[in-house]
Amino acid sequence: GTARGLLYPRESESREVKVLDGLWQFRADFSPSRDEGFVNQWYSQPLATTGEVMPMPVPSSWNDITQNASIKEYIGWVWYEREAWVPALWTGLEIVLRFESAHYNAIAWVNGVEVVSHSGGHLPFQANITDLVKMGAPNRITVAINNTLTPHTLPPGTLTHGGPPELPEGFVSLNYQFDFYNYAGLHRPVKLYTTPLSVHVDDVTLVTSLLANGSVDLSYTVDVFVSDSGPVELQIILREKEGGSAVSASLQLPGCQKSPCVLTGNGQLLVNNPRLWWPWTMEPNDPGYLYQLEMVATTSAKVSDYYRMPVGLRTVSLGTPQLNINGKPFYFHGVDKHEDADIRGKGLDYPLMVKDMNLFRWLGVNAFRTSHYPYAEEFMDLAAEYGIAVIDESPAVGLQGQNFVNETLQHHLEVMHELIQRDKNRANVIMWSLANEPASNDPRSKDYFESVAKWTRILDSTRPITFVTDQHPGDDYAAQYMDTIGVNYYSGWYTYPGYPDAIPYTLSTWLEEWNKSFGKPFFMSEYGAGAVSGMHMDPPTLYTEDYQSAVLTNTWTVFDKYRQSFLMGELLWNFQDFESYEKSDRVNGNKKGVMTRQRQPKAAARLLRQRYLSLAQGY
Ligand code: GCB
Repeated sequence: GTARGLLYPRESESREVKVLDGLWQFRADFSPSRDEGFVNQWYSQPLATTGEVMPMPVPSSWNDITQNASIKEYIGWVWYEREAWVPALWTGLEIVLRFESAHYNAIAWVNGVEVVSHSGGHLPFQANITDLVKMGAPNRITVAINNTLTPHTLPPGTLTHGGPPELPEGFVSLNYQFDFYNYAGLHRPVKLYTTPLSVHVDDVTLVTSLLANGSVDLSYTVDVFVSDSGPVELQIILREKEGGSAVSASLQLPGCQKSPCVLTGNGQLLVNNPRLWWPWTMEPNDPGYLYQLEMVATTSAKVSDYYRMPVGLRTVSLGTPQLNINGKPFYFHGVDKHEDADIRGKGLDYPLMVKDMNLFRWLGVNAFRTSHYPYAEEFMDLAAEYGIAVIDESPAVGLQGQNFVNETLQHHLEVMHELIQRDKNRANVIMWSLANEPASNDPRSKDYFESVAKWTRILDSTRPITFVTDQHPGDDYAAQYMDTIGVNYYSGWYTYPGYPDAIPYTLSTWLEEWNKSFGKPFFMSEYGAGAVSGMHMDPPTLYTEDYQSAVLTNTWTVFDKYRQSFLMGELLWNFQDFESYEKSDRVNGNKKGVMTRQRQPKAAARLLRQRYLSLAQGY
């Protein structure tokens, strides 16, 4: 079922959050059909009693933790388990089990009872487990996760059975049309959190409008869950960072017709002299300003739920050629990224997260794209504070002709719903990216993307929508449904490798043709070249730092030509080196980062920094 509210768990007077990070028990099911865990009901008793277990850190991908190649490359169901104490103090509260993400299909049990299942590797899901937990006692949480990609998952993939005779019987491999490694596991925190039993703030939708006199009209829609029938008082307070109240409202919501129910309150807050949210390049002295929105829902029995969240006030609209933020042009100069690091794979890691943010600042990055899936909420929120804008991308990467079928489409619509549900209130999200490099030259992509675009506009009409294409200009069926598009083109790498001098002509031609066929401003969503850190050669050759530098500097002359006419922004592929599938054109991973996988700079990083800092001066 579609999630209703997906509000990020936050502590307050009425809410407690217990993070279940740490070491879990783990086993991969190596039975030939991969279903022994279900046949023998591994969830119905402690995992250690049904076979061997090993410790597995959460959050982390499981792939790079062991020394066992057959685990690294394992495809099928893996099992996680741990006990979690539910304190007796929680008696009388609603208790929710929340997974910030599990890649890809997941089923969770509490004390042997299934509580939730979810399909999709990058978005949160949760279950109300109040009636199942033992109070003042340890509770067993079991999670089965399957990393198999199918033609109907996002991203899609296919299994190939068999291989050369030397390979073991029953060998399967996973094939997919993207190059980043299909890491799997509990990539983000698992949490228990509480709310009052009779009432909780379930969801909120905020829309900023900038009035002619400079004030802000912040419209809100708040959903409140109530389990008794009496009326509910809803208070909404917008607080300044320093704690003072900027503006507030109080609403009486009539009780439920039939309890439990969800009551909705809406209205507007008028904010005079607002401190707007700005990208740091537009407002270096006050970037990323976030208010705190406080919501208090109180029942007639005087039970209150408190929920507070950071909120930025800003508008985004299409301009020519740049996007307008708060009515002023914003040229984004940023990076594409991956959630990726040594050992932990795609596991959320606080040191890495803050390091990446500081590197963004060092490089002069004012935007990034969540290539090629939604990133952790913690990362999104930190970026907001740093005044860094986000192009928020769905996990639809590498769709081929055979994927443009109804089953994939339905899942895509569901994923867009979950993504927008999660990120709709984030001020730094300036666009939704529906897909990366689909086979949009295939006529089957036409109706498919018409549907996804239409649905996304229904879900959120306040942000432009885009997708990213590597098709020939004039050969694309999906672009017509987008407000803007991102263009990927690797001049000097996939096109004319070894000839960086060809870039000014080749790339210009490509972009000008796209300008002609699309007819609206668009952005460069990928360009770049691979470089193995420490490798040098002059004249430059592929995979040397010198070659990467040459490709970048030649590309920038082209961008500078079009910045005032049709180029909305530029994103470099990639911020950092990352793990890829094994293929002969990858050198221990994808090496197009300007930073290494360990976040140390290659020569090109300093050039990029020079460019971005000087572009930032232009504001
Ligand atoms: C692309 C893809 C990206 C790859 C990159 C490359 O066009 O969008 O996922 O990693 O090229 O390096 O080949």
